[in-house]
Amino acid sequence: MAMKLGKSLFSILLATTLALPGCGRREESAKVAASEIKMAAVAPLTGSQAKIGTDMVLGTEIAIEEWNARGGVLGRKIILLKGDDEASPKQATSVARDLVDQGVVGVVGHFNSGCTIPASTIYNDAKVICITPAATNPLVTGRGFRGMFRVCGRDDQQGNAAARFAIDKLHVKRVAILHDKTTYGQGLADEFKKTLKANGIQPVYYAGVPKEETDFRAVVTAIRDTNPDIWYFGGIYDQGGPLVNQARQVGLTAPLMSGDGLIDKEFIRTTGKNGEGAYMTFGPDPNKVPTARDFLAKYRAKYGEPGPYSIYGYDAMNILLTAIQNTGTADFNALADYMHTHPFDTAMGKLEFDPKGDIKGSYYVMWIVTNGQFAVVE
Ligand code: ABU
Repeated sequence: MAMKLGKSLFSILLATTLALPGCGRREESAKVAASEIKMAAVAPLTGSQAKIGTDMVLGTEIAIEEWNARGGVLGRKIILLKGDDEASPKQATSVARDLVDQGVVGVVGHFNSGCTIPASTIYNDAKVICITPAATNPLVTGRGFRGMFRVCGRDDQQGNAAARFAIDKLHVKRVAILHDKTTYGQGLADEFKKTLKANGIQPVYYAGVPKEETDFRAVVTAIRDTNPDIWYFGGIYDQGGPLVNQARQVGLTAPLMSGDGLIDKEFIRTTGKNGEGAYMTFGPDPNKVPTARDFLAKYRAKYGEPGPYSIYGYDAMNILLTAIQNTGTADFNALADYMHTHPFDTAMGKLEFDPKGDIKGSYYVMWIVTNGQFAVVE
């Protein structure tokens, strides 16, 4: 059973909660006293980032269906509450408060760093474990929250990987940088710039555009006029698509480079030929990871092609449920301790958390759009 949590459905959830004995307060319900245990998955489920967010949440749903088919966790049925943060930090904190009030034990989310950071303060205060499949800004795990984890990498790693590729493989000298002024987009662009500068390359252009902007003609014209070898965008595909299309319209033909925010099929669908040759950093190709096969087959049979973060959502939910099962408790400290000290076998491979809650090791590789597909640059 999956329940969607959002502004419009809050009243339904509230009614459900009040109808469940012992679930009126988090202190009572989260201790697994009832026959059910509540987990949450939160991402943008509406708006321009709904595709990537929904695909991530569908991955968590598959994990929960598998656990429930095996009898649940600690013998209790797992209920999934889905939260829609609309990619808005304000809405993210509102959803986080609602979820805490609902007595969730753990949250898989959010997608955006700008949402995960404020929401996780609420989870941390309420002693709810939070594990993000996708939020990559270093501050997500950089504030000393013992119950904050992520199963993806960080923007200091992917910004550096992108810059190293640009320097070592593309031998760039002239680089323009644009970002969307968000925690993620600007943070990533700055990490990219940091490695360039450390290697003697001063960007020929650096600017931000608001995340809501749709008319990029002035900035792409200005970037074109700097005659860059490549141009970098720190942002998400919902802007990246129109940005590339408008760049081509003004004759900006240099390759685009970006991060994981662009690696969604929506980018290819909206850009067509214009998107060909665009580079982006992301994790390894799940299709090449043997342990990912079962998940990918199940997801495709049920929902079609997975999104980039579907498998990370699946892994994050499995980690949380494994920790609950193996500790025999939903206690925050016990779960956090377990997660910090035990390896996990996930669909993307064996994983361990460092003391901050980040995965050990950095795994970014460069992808490229070629023939209408994302492919790892060999
Ligand atoms: N890392 C992809 C975009 C999500 C974020 O970190 O804001």
